[in-house]
Amino acid sequence: MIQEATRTASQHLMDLEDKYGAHNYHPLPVVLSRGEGVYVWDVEGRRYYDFLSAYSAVNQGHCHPRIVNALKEQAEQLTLTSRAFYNDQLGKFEKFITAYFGYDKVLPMNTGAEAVETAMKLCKKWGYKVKGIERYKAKIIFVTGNFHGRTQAIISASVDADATADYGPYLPGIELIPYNDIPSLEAALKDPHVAGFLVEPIQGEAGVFVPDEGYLKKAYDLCKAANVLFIADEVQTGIARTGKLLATCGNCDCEKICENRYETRPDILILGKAVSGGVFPVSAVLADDEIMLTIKPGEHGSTFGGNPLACAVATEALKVVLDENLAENAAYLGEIFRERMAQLIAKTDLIKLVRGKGLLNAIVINDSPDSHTAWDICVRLKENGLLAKPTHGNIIRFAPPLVMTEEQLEACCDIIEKVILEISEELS
Ligand code: IF1
Repeated sequence: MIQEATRTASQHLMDLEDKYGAHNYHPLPVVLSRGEGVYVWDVEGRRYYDFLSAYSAVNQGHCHPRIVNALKEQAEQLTLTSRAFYNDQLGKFEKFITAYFGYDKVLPMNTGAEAVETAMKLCKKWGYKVKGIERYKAKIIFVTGNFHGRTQAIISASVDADATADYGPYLPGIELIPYNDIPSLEAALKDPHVAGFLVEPIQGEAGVFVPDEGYLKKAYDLCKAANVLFIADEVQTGIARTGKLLATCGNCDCEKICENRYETRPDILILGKAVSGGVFPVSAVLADDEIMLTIKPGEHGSTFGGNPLACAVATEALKVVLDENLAENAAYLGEIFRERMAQLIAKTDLIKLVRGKGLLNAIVINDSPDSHTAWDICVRLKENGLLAKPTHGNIIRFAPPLVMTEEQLEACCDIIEKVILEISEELS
């Protein structure tokens, strides 16, 4: 009887989405109504470990009290002015975030896709105004397997059929080369019309592809030599996710980010998601004056970009990352996670490999990308109190909030192990 009522409550809410919402997603059948730290609860009160973190937006954990407080306090003062007027939060935030990441200037936007769009426009402006590329001949190099968002310009660089089919005509001026392939980049950079190279330091949507050691540095050096902007999309990899404040950071041990900490210092750095700890949509594009000041008043912007609420929330969210040593924790727990998965791989043929950095990891299932094995595993994980989402048919991404403790991580690995061994048994 209780079970029947339970099924009905969630089912009703899923039915509403199905009936009144566009069908542009295929969620796991769980309806969430509350979150705290590494946990979320469904409408029936069942608790789950969140192993997606809203695609790495909730790095600081769900409803972090300091971030929520910043939101509440600012919401009672002033929420939006537009950029037609100054507001008392924006300048302070801009000073804070540029010092935090070591750039001259920031351009605040709201979503990741908008920040990528901004970076593309900025890159072209620089190409014409500074590099001197012939008008409207500028090109930006992208890599296959990329994911940068859903706008028309961005999908023009995508090779994912689901993301692109029937959305043409596409934006010109985009050159695609294979990821993790230095000779291809070298060849593409010979074209004097190239203004920028835009890349994810680790490819998320593609299934957490970590490039070869030294790839980013080599790519960066080649871009420098060709007078081409190296543009890093750290929307997903940034803000401590991969065990460093940025995935493009070098490996020294200093506490704060600074110029010599970068393995490669992107000419344009694109951030989103966890900049706000998932509390509010905030994205940001960072660059030095030579690049940023090519955009003049009236040439780019957004009603909500740089709003006081976003500024207050993002400032607090970024402080939490340092105060709670989230990069260090992600690096430490990531080692444990991959070690536990390696032990599991030794016990079953169902998983082929584990890869990732920090707490951005994926396991690859020994089945075709067209199979539903990864989906079936995620449904079973959910039934065992852990939420993760497949990417393609045979890859599962694991990205818990970075505030997780070692004990919690071990408990999660136990759940994953139990489910994988169960399913492995059933399939054999
Ligand atoms: C969806 C994936 C993650 C991103 C990078 C920009 C954006 C994203 C590197 C755009 C967004 C999301 C969006 C989400 C699925 C998702 C995703 F599976 F597609 F790859 F995170 F893993 N650059 N990533 O990863 O940011 O405009 O969404 O704020 O459902 O589209 P946005």
